[in-house]
Amino acid sequence: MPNPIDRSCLQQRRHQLAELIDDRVLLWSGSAVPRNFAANSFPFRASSHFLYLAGIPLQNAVLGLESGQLTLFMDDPPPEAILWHGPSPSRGDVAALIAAVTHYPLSALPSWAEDAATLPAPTLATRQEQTALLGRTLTEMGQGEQGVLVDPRDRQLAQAMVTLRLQQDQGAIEQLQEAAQVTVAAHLAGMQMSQPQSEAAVRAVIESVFSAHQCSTAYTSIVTVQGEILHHDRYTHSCCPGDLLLVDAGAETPYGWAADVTRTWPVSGQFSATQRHLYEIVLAAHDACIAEAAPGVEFRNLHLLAAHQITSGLVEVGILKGDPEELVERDAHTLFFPHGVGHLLGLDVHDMEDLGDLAGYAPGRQRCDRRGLRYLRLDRPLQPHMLVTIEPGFYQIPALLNDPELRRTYQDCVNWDRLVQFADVRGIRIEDDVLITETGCQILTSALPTTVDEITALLQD
Ligand SMILES: [Mn+2]
Repeated sequence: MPNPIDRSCLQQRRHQLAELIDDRVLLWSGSAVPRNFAANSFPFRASSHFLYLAGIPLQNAVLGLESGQLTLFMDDPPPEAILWHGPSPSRGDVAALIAAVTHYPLSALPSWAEDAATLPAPTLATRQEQTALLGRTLTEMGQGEQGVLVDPRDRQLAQAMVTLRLQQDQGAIEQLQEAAQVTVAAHLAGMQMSQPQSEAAVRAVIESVFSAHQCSTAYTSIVTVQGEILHHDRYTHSCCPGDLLLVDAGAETPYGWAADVTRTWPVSGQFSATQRHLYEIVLAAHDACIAEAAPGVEFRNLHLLAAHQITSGLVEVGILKGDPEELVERDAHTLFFPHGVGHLLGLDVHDMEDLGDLAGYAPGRQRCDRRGLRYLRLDRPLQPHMLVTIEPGFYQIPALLNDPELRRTYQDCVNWDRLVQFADVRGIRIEDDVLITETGCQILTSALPTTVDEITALLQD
């Protein structure tokens, strides 16, 4: 079991938060969501903002923060709980563990709630509790998928949390390294299976490594021979010689910190010539972005660099036609690389996306409608201790390639006859977790090979 984040680090976060906000803060951990009846719940995941300041996943707990001092609101377990769950620590024990200065039962919350700022918990039931206690609406629908915070106090708290969580502190980095190491071990185990029979069997091996390290999945694993389905979440296919297997799977530590890694490898152990050509193009984009990643560099420019690399590569192999620069300007690459090159990573796999684009987009910036930028999840200059993913890809997505309007728009850009020769490539993505340092960057997942030769050697082992 990895160690939790130490208390001095947590106390430092609380003091930093106090410097950024004027109001009291209440943060709810949330409660387990029933699968069918109350005693049979989905695995509990505490709210990330709560985890950031408490360090451990408590259920049905609320943190009160004032001037950097922590108050814990939580009820002692009911007497019958010991029968089902064994002995559990008292509220006082928990308070000592997380360095709370005072602690009260949940019934004391109303007297504390006046004028407090909060952030909406992920689950509806907890959001309703928050709304009832604070006596106000938390969010209203905005343009994006996420609600917009209504209250200026909450908006200030959200901004403060973004300021803190954008740059990972030492306690966070240790957790993130742990998540990265477990994830690398899991992918290696998947690659080294002799004769992978099915997507389900490979998934089982990968996730068993997470479990053995007391980690869970940071998101639903993708283990598929249909790599062109970007968020494929079923595992029903056999793995056949000739298939490329795309695995996007990341561990989450017991304290909530995530990794997010993708590798693509040939089931047979050998890339075909066409698979190899396209793999090398995606890898060149991946390597070029990581070589450039450093403080001050605009993440949007890394995305455009990946677009240029992929476009030049596709022109070279004869799939795209024309001047790469012009093709990128026309967003022609989005036929094959439709998503952004990466995102923030931390407690959440897309870190702080519960706050919409507040974390991902620098103040004053907004999502752009342009095809080539609309799925860009991060548009900020990189800063030391920011953790980002770099994940270029190439896909043949029928819904894009057969779309009549897109075919008209890009008729002159694509050599459709040449493309047919690459039919054995459905999807390739290569994704690593990259920590920005004072001078450049460090790949937390570098122990997992990316080159054709290294991967082929691993598969032959
Ligand atoms: Mn990712």
